[in-house]
Amino acid sequence: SAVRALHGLKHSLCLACTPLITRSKFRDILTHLRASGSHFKYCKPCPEGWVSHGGKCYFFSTDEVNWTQSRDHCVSMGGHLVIINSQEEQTFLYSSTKNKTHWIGLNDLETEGRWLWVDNKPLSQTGVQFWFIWPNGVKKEPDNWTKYDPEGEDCAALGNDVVGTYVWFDASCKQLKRFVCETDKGLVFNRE
Ligand SMILES: [Ca+2]
Ligand SMILES: [Ca+2]
Repeated sequence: SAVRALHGLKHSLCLACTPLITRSKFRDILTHLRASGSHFKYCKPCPEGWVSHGGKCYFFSTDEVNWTQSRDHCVSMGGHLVIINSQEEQTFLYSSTKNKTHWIGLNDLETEGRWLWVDNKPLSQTGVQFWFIWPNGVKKEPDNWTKYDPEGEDCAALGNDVVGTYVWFDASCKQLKRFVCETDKGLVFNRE
């Protein structure tokens, strides 16, 4: 019955997070499956300090570091700087960060103007972009501005010190900002 249903769902992304089974019931079933030596997958809630959203976990830092440090920090925690794939995800990030600028996993460090996500996929293949357009409608981000950093701006962030995080800016990678990490791998575990 319930155990069979669980077997049937073993390839689903986030079994333990379905509202169909209570946590205590799930624990009982898990114990039963372990005892029977079954091979199955189950999901774990997000690690402490991470926020669950859309089947993924997000980490919002409170400390401010440069872009490279933020990238490495996310990797050291088992994730990556956030990769934004949809308007829905962008809206979630905005509602979680509001007016505080945060690094995201997008850069043009390798080739100026060629924006890549931290998984090496080009931004042009993502489908959505949220670069800020200045009110005059002419000046747009990314602008690789060189006034404060002669090397220009090769790292992308949600918002800046003035504008909210509903839009992206390119910024000097040396700037110190909060950052957002993401992980989907953390959710699904292979249980022997
Ligand atoms: Ca640039
Ligand atoms: Ca800029």
